[in-house]
Amino acid sequence: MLNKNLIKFIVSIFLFLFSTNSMAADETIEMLNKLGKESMVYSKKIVRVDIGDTVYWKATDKGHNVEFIKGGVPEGVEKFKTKFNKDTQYTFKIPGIYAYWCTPHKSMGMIGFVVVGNDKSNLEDIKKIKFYSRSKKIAPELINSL
Ligand SMILES: [Cu+2]
Repeated sequence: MLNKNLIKFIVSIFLFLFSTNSMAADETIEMLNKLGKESMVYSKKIVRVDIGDTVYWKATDKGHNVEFIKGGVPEGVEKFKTKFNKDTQYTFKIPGIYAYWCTPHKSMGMIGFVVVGNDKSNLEDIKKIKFYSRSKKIAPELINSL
């Protein structure tokens, strides 16, 4: 009897973990003019998702967008560049690291990374990206913590 209850308990724990995992998988990132001492930033600079998950970028402040960096996405991923002032989203189907920036603020540190399926096989490509100005200063640390 005890064993049966124990098994039930363990199964329910697993079900709970599994269901919260799949619900918490999508990510929302805000595009902001200011966050603490930083200006022109994505609220999260690195997010990790599973294959098939969606990332939402909210246009909380105006004048921002999302542009995948050329050479900074896994092979086979098509160009992605959104309009300014618009909430946007992308569903990640190909595993790997995706580097992106905000087109007008790419030299002001407004960069971000999405790691899909815990696949870092294109890390060397990511290290080769030419970042500008303030982004150049913050990129290596971010890349190191991918
Ligand atoms: Cu911006």
